[in-house]
Amino acid sequence: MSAGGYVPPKVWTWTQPSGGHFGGINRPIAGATHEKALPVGRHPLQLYSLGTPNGQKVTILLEELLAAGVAGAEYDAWMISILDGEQFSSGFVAVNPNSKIPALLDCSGASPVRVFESGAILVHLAEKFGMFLPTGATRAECLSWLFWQMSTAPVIGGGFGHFFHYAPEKIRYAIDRFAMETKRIFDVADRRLAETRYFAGEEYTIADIAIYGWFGGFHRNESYGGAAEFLDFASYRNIARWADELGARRGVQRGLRVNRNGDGCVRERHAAADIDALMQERS
Ligand SMILES: N[C@@H](CCC(=O)N[C@@H](CS)C(=O)NCC(=O)O)C(=O)O
Repeated sequence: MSAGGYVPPKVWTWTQPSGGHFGGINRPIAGATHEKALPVGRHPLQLYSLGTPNGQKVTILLEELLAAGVAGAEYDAWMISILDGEQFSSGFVAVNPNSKIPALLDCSGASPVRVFESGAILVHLAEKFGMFLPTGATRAECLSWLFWQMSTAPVIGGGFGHFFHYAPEKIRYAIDRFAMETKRIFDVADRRLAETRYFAGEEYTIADIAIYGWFGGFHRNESYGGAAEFLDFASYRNIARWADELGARRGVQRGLRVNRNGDGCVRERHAAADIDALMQERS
């Protein structure tokens, strides 16, 4: 008998929803649950997403590209409500067979190109427009930190965030285990930022954008109800210096407002004016 009273059977079967936020939505099988096409707007880039840390990475990059004058980065951002299971529509699954936001349809060429996985979307856009992905040795450093971030998200989100915030019961072993790993990840970043201004070196890159998607939420104390205090996030002084700098960027501020409900945010974005209006309200 385990401490929690659960004895795993020889072969696991899906007998009941696990409870909590996602318990009733997620299933152990892939594929669509219902037929529904995705909407398509007029811009070359169609983004199907939500303003979560993984979704914000892409809208921040798109807003940074637009702020830098890259007109080809104009995009329509459609909200996919993951709590309503919209990631399992036939249209979404056709763009991302893994049923997770964000997903991108690049319609700028002869036939649409689908891109899923936030890291792949960042590389696709950075390469396409020749910005925020350096060349030479810095490119290797940028890709290393980008893939590092992709490897840490399931630990911070799927592990720590899930058991600290979403799980219907507080399991000490799980919270201790993932709090320790998450703090170790913060320390890796903090030590790197003691050496360099940005993750890849002296240049702002998609690695910073990807990492800010996750760390920015802790810095603004928006992550997992009190998690920043629980993990003493403010003690990572080099991350704080870097997050202050990124948080002051216009592209970052604009990107954070997309595909979110609530004050100062837009559920959908179809034109720069959608966000301009919000920025004026705040200035
Ligand atoms: N590795 C993926 C992870 C994407 C991901 O986990 N997305 C979450 C929201 S942040 C999601 O769509 N969850 C819905 C679900 O699990 O059903 C990426 O970086 O794109």
